[in-house]
Amino acid sequence: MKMVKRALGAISMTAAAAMWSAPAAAAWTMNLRQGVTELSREIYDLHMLILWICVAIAVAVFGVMIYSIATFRKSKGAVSASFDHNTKAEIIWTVIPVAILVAMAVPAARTLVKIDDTSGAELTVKATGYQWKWQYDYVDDGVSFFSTLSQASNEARQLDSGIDVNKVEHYLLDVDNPLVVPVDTKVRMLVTAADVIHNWWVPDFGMKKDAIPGFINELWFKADKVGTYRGQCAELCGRDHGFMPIVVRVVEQAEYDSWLESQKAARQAAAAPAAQTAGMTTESAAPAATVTTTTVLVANAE
Ligand SMILES: [Cu+2]
Repeated sequence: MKMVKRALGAISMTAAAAMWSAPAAAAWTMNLRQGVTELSREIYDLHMLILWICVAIAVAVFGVMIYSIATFRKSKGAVSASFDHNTKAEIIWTVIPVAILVAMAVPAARTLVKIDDTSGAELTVKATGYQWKWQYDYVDDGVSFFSTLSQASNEARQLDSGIDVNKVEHYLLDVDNPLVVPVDTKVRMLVTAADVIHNWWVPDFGMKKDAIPGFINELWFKADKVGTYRGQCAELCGRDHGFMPIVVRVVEQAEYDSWLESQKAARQAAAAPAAQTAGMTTESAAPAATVTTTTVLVANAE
């Protein structure tokens, strides 16, 4: 019994540590984040609008209810009415909710239409989900690479590593090759998968789309603040679902241009016959090592 208790304790502690590490706890806030795109702010405003409408409805409904219960109670001599039909009351309690729903649907539909409008995109990137990594293809520039869990997180997550995950920066939220995009640019993402269903989700962009094998979903974002934004696969996709984070670096246009050039140069160098090893990315040695690790993990899982 003692052994079972100890084992259960260890399992729950490991699970709690994995799900609720200190950095995650520190970043935990009550409300939705406003994000760094026009869409994410619009979604936030919608969320606040609907929240306050709900608060007003709750106050009105519970107010009337509490008042009625207190005022018309039996001990005060209240006698129940005997009618069973009231057309006027029924019209009122139908018309008011319909009006509220329409009032909420108008701004919500406007934002939904905007979310689906990928026209006028200045950059298109295809994101392909794999168990358990992402591949990014800059479709107009011929740049393509894999983005896998960072070496530090990958080492720390191993059960026998002995590494304190709280001391690993951006634990499980860091990758070797982040997606790089220019600031103030409308980026269209084509989201798909090559094995099972994944989901490309970056909360600061307010965007989240299923990556389904055989389908291409679209989303767009236009970040107006330079920075590094982190997300995760948001569709339970197998054993290592929690180990395929998404990192997007939003940089100034000039920095993006030079990054793109370096990627193209690396790609040309990799195209030399000696470097044509299967599974190699356009990046140099470090990613290749990570790809090997992932391949081993996949082999173990089978
Ligand atoms: Cu996934």
